[in-house]
Amino acid sequence: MAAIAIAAIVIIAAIVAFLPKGNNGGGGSDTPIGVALPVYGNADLDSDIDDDDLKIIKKIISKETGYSIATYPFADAKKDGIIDQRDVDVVQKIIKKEPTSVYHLNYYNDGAVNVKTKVVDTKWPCEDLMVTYNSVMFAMTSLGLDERVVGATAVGNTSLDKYVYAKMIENADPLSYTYDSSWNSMMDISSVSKVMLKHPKAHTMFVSAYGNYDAYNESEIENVGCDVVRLCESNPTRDETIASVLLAGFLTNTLDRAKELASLYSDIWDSCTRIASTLPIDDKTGFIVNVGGDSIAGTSNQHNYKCLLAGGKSVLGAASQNIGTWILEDEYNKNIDKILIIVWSNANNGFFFGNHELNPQTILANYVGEAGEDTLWEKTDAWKRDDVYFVYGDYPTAFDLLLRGYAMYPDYYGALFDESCKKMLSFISGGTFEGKNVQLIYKLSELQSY
Ligand SMILES: [Ca+2]
Ligand SMILES: [Ca+2]
Repeated sequence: MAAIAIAAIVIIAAIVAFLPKGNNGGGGSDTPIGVALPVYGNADLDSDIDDDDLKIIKKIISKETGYSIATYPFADAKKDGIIDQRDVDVVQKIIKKEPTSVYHLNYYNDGAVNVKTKVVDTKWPCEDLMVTYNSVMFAMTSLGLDERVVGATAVGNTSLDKYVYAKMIENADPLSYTYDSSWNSMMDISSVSKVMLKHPKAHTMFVSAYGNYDAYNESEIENVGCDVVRLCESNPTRDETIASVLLAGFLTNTLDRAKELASLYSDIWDSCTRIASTLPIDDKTGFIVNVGGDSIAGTSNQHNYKCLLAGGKSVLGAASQNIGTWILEDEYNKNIDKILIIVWSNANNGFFFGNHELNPQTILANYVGEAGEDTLWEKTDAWKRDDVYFVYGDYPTAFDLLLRGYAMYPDYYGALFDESCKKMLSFISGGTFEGKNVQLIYKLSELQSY
């Protein structure tokens, strides 16, 4: 039991260390931005840019007491270190919806829970868009932008995506990518240029914040005149996700819709974490084994961390399906209440599915069938008890938390799951998953019965 106790302490320490960073993305920004629109010109750091921001900028220029760039760093719309008429001009253009360049925060994530920010500039408003990664696509389709997406990595390489993003895929041309030896995805620049030639207004690519995985060759993309906007949409951080939704809405001139969506994300996140904090300790799932983590007791992996945030007591991650014999040791085995297997079907990981179809058969083949030779999952008590859940992964973070929470504690999360799924799916063009032979959570026995 000693190992379990140590793991629990490490997790508590990780959560305590994580919380205070929630408002500033772990460093890099000039000031804690909370869940505000992270755009320079948004002087008062609320969720839009309007006359209130202009008033602040003008007060700084006229040196009113209490008003300075130090107090209002986001007043510097031109991002040149001083507040003057040029900042007023930029904000006036934004308010009048005239084209201009805006400075904003891009998000960079290490594949785990660490998020950094960097100030970049982007042409505003964005018209035709390119996207990578299915959770970014989810944000775009939720904002009602399907028809403006003219290039996407998932085209021709999707599974569930092709149902959720049918309209987007129909409109968009494929963006190709390859991997380097460290699994960094490198966008094929010729495919990007091809889309830009065909759609001259397509000079913005929205990518996920996975700096190491998604569009790693950012400078090459920028060299062909394409702005790269990084959104922190599926990492286990609330504020950065909400700020990213607002940023996407602002840059595409659909901010009102973004505010609505951001509010829904906040509600789901808050409700999930409230449920997690009130779970009786005896009811907490003692040990979750999450395939997809990259280390043993890998609490920093985003998928594992989402399990913890949803109320899990402890997490073991295991790279791919490769686990060691230790999993069968009494100490571990008896403490595994549930095995959550995170099923990806996104643009980056879609290649796991050879035939690009996400359905019960391919999930089983990819996560169970072939794994049997290499792993000992099937010998664990949890597996024998059928306490194994396949959870669709890589939705935006609030929804991901909900899916994990529901898989672990259906009794507690049931009502919220039903209600939130309905609301969230109503944001997706094309409606629901009904009749598509795909759902969000499968139990092992359910998969095997197909
Ligand atoms: Ca404002
Ligand atoms: Ca300035």
